Amino acid sequence: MTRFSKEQSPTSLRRLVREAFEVNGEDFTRLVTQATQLLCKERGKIGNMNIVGKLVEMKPSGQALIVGDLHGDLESLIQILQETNFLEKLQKTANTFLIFMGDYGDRGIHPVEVYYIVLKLKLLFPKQVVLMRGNHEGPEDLLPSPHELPMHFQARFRREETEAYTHVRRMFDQLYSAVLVRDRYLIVHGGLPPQTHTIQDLAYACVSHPNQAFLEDLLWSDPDEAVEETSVSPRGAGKLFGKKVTDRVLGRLGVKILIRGHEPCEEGFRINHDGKVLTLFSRKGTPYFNTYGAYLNVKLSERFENAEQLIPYIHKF
Ligand SMILES: [Mn+2]
Repeated sequence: MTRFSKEQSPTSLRRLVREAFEVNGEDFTRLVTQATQLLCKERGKIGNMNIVGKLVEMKPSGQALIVGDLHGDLESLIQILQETNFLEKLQKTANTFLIFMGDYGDRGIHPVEVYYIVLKLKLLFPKQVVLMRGNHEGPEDLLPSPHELPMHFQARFRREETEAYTHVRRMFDQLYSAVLVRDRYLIVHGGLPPQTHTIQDLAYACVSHPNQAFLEDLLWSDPDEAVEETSVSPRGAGKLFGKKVTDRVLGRLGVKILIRGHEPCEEGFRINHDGKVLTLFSRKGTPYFNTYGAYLNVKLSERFENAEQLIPYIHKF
């Protein structure tokens, strides 16, 4: 028997959203600090996950909801959680996972609310929620531009803005750079560092930064059809990487498909490199012009050789 009525339950989406709108700077900073401490402590076996540095290894079992860039789009986050009924699933089934591929803030007008909800979910379901790092959660020397987050914090928290922003920046360093689902998927925000040989290269990308480009490529790179190996990225950070890089790196890591976010797609998703790369973009609205957002809801045990086979599990909204 549950102690809470549906709406009062700490995991009710409606309640989370209300809290997200009501939270003050002090309480927001406290939540960020709690999440940072939790992320700092995560290592080794945690349920279905094995944490190595800033890489999450997952056994190919259970159900996973994989969400791409949100960029302050609270409405899309609510819609995704609502139509998948995922909060209830997280609560009922331990083998259910929610993976956010990063880029929570900037662009959209609700970064505080989006951060509040994803961080709260991490604290509520630590063994089931994975928070990845996007280029908008990058290290000090790789800040995106424009970076409106401090401005949004200022508008919302006034005098408590600096404190909240400082703590959020500290939390960025604790987010995950990569998720590897054995024999199946590599999940990153941006792209593949071409010199990747082992999962350690990705797991400790944060440590080797900025001497090696691992972290920069993971957060910033994009797949390209016209490039064979790599080329300069118009973003000014990361690279454009070709199919040869994708084949080689996925082969070395023993996985079939790269799942990533980072690029707006008209249909919410896009497939590149002969089905080896799936891009998901999970937000809508300005300043992007995609008609649909999309996310992936898939059984990790199922085996797919090609992203085309994932299309039935991609939900457009
Ligand atoms: Mn991005």
